[in-house]
Amino acid sequence: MKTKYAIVFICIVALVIIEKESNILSRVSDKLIQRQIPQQTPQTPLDYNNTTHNGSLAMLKMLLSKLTGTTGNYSSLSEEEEEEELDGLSTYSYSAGRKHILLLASTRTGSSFVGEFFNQQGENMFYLFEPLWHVERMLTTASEANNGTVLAGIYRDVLQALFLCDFSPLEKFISPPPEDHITPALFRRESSISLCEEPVCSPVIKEVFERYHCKTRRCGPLNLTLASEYCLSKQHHAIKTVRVRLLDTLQPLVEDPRLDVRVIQLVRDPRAILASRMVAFSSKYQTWKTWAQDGQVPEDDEEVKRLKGNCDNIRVSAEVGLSRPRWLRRRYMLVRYEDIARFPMQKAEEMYRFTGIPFSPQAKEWILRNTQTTQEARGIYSTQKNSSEQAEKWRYNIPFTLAQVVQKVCGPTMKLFGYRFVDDEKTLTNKSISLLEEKLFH
Ligand SMILES: *[C@@H]1O[C@H](CO)[C@@H](O)[C@H](O)[C@H]1NC(C)=O
Ligand SMILES: *[C@@H]1O[C@H](CO)[C@@H](O)[C@H](O)[C@H]1NC(C)=O
Ligand SMILES: *[C@@H]1O[C@H](CO)[C@@H](O)[C@H](O)[C@H]1NC(C)=O
Ligand SMILES: *[C@@H]1O[C@H](CO)[C@@H](O)[C@H](O)[C@H]1NC(C)=O
Ligand SMILES: *[C@@H]1O[C@H](CO)[C@@H](O)[C@H](O)[C@H]1NC(C)=O
Ligand SMILES: *[C@@H]1O[C@H](CO)[C@@H](O)[C@H](O)[C@H]1NC(C)=O
Ligand SMILES: *[C@@H]1O[C@H](CO)[C@@H](O)[C@H](O)[C@H]1NC(C)=O
Ligand SMILES: CC(=O)N[C@H]1CO[C@H](CO)[C@@H](O)[C@@H]1O
Repeated sequence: MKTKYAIVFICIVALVIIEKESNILSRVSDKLIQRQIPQQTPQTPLDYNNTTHNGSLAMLKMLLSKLTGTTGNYSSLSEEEEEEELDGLSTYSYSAGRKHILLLASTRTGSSFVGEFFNQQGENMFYLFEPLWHVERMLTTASEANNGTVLAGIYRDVLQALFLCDFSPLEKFISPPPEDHITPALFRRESSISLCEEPVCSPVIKEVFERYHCKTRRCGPLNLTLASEYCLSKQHHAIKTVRVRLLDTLQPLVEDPRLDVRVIQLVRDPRAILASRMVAFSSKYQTWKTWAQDGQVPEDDEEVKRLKGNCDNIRVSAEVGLSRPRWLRRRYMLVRYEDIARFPMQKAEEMYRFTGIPFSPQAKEWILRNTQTTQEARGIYSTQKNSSEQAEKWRYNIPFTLAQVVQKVCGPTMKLFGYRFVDDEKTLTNKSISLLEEKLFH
């Protein structure tokens, strides 16, 4: 009998303690949540019937997880762990809401392809392909705005508005200017599924609009108000851009409490990028071709400096991301093009896991269809072999002299990402020597 009372008593004491702790933690979490998620109403899966949207469920889970520990000694958590716990808590509460994926890349890194991983997600996704194209085109021709700092701020603000489905800052940069928010001139509209389906695509009767075709259907000029409404109806938003130079210019965007941003930085061997650009932008890269023929590269030339500048920006951005500053904690992922080429499905899965968005069957199917170069039933294996062979083609295209220059000016960048240097042409073109170190980025 005595022990029974004792147990009851202990239970009551325990309950009182839990209540107290709960209040304290509640206040902490309220604060966190107020900072990180005002206004937005969480949807699944936290949106249980009886859950007040103030994180009390998450609180309960956290308490439970702590109480299952043997000590129950809250102060035994190291500061770091505690931080993680609280971060995890707010992330957990928030993961119920929208996700905003920013795919950061540079040209010729396979970013259109990787962008499709998200474009093809399905009905929960609103995807935009290079909206900053308009900003760059208008501003880099206007000399007074041709200032990296100013430009970066404008890019950030336009991205921020777009993530919130507000097209008006972008409108200012579309040329000719939209009338009544209607434009036929949005860059690569057809690369965004959302802008090419009902209701954003208004069917066209007159042939006049033939040039506004989307891939699968004819659409009239784009009604940006409609696009904005449609955007708001979608749970997740993704934007691909090759125009942001430095990751840390995005800090205010990532910290915007209305957003839940996930940054994926896509990188590629700079030697391969140069080789690919020389083919794709042939006339712009004429000087490089001449240098290759001459066998000499003037290293103080503007072109070489630009290459170095690009490599440095990519490296500095990755260093910021990989150093896990507080504002980017759990919001940054580095992906190498070469890994995607070798293991497209696995990498896509990892990216989706990172974003917290379900990897939809549609997206999987698209990847399967688009990484298989032959119809052979050998599936995954031949896919890997083929696309990784594709990814190595540059080794036979780039003149060794140019590869050497890239190694010289982009050395630290290559080292960081695990791209091996070559000392002679034989190694460059020897298939059995891999130029890729196996490397994980955390
Ligand atoms: C919660 O709500 C859903 C639908 O609104 C209902 O089907 C379910 O029975 C409810 N669950 C509880 C525990 O009340
Ligand atoms: C909890 O859910 C039940 C069943 O869905 C409902 O009858 C009840 O009113 C809810 N309580 C609160 C506080 O929302
Ligand atoms: C949080 O939820 C608890 C339990 O439902 C409630 O008592 C408390 O008032 C709520 N706090 C706020 C700030 O809404
Ligand atoms: C709780 O943990 C701290 C830090 O590890 C330790 O100094 C302290 O003695 C512990 N208190 C109890 C009651 O275990
Ligand atoms: C760019 O603009 C910023 C802010 O207006 C200014 O501080 C900086 O000096 C400018 N840089 C150049 C190179 O003009
Ligand atoms: C554009 O879409 C908005 C919102 O649906 C609508 O109110 C407006 O009339 C449309 N504009 C035109 C010219 O159709
Ligand atoms: C390529 O490299 C492998 C491994 O180092 C070597 O055995 C082979 O002889 C090389 N092939 C040629 C053609 O140099
Ligand atoms: C370019 C290339 O190597 N293609 C290969 C893709 O895979 C099939 C079957 O595995 C090969 O027959 C192709 O040669």
